[in-house]
Amino acid sequence: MPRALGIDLSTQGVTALLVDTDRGALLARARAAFGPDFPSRGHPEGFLPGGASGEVHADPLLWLDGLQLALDRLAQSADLSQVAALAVSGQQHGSVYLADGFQLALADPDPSKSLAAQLAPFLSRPTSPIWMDSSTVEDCQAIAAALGGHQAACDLTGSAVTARFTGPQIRRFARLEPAAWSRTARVHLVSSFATSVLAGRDAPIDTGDGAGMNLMDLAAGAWSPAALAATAPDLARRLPPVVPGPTLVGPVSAYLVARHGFSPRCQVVVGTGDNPSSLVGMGASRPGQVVVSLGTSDTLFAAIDGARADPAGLGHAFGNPMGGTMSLVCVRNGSLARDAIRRELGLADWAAFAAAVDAAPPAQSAVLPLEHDEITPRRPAGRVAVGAPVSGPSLARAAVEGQALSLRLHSRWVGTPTTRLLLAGGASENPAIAQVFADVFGAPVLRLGVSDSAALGAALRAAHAACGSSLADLEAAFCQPAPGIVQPRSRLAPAYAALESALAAALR
Ligand code: ADP
Ligand code: XUL
Repeated sequence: MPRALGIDLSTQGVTALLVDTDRGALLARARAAFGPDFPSRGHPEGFLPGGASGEVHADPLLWLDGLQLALDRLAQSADLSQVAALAVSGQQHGSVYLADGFQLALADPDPSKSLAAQLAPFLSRPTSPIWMDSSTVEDCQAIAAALGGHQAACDLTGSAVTARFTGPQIRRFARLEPAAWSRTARVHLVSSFATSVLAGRDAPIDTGDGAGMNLMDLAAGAWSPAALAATAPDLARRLPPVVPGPTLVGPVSAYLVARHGFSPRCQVVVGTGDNPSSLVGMGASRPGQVVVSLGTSDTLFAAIDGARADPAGLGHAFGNPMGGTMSLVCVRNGSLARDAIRRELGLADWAAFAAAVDAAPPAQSAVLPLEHDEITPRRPAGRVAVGAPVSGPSLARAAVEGQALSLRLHSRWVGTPTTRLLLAGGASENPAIAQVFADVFGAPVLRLGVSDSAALGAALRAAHAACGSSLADLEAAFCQPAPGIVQPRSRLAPAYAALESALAAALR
């Protein structure tokens, strides 16, 4: 009976999801949250607050502690010796820097000690820049110039040179800390780092997550020598190989067997980024479906034919873990901005927030709530407001409408008609937010029975690559819409079109 485990190491925590692929059943779920579960570690929202010059870093050792806590919790409700295969989904772009000797620490850890304690001596950079980091403006300019401009970089790598992407992050580190860079033997992404630890060996990077580095030739699915040369000295030997999504890494580590009760036969499949993983988990890895994920970041993605580039240089093309390409639009001010407004309005919980959204009349005004510098559109922190003036609790509706309108505006380049919208992520469970997205996109909104789409995608990828389960069977079993399709109110379409135009003009 194939049991597949998906592990999502995202911004705010680790979610582990165990599925039975024969019965199409969800067997167990466990979660560890970096803020609430580790209050003394200083990551209330999953990262170190107060970084200077746009720096946003997190402690990779906390990721390992979160991973182990999630596995310990999962073991309380499931027999992990029955897991046939596992795969990781990771927040994208974040990077971990390891010194020589890390391979041995991976291969032979002591089961009586934590993974974090044993990997700590091999970090050549104590903290990891994550996707919220915007400290690399100078490095982006230098890389783009070396590659012949942003358009040329986009044609090669699928994205203009982008501040949060791993290549510019590596360049800044090598430039500012050359001694630590020379001690660095390996740069991993979050997904390949966690995969390496679980497999007890240095794992490759897949083309879905690899494309979020500005280092990969997207068409070739291989590192680009030109991009590597534009980024940092001797980078090629510091990167793991890049491989297609359905690649086996090997069996789980002896540590996972001894400490967490896995079978030595359990196979580890190459990891990928949370958005590519969610594409699979939403049953959207073939073209024709549009997914909006409302997590820490809000993202819109779709499988596409060929590599289309965003002429504005804001959107991205990544490898699709099931083959081909996917588009991605990523908004930084997602759930945390909604949460800031909820607190500002004194609304006790998400139900109160939903009630405030429902109580206000629709399509009157739109507010883009940029609590932090935004990446799509590229803009400093601050609020952008269009339409009727907003006061009091109606800000909740105006802010969600502003977020939905901006996402629609900035995803028009993708070109996939939105005949229905698949909604994922923590905020997708909020009925008022789901209604706003249906109204603004003018499309029915569907949610799936399993809400952790990134972790589910990882489990499905593991079953597909390691147990021979067919994608069609897995999608039929796990990616069915939940009851309660949210229908758009078409009478609002003209008012939302006017607000979108006003927002586009205000952002120009
Ligand atoms: P990530 O994978 O980026 O860690 P998730 O997709 O798990 O994020 O979503 C977590 C976010 O969703 C949190 O910031 C949380 O506050 C928010 N969230 C959870 N439930 C709701 C809800 N009912 N309404 C709005 N936001 C919610
Ligand atoms: C995508 C992006 C975020 C992270 C965190 O480009 O930066 O969506 O993957 O979820």
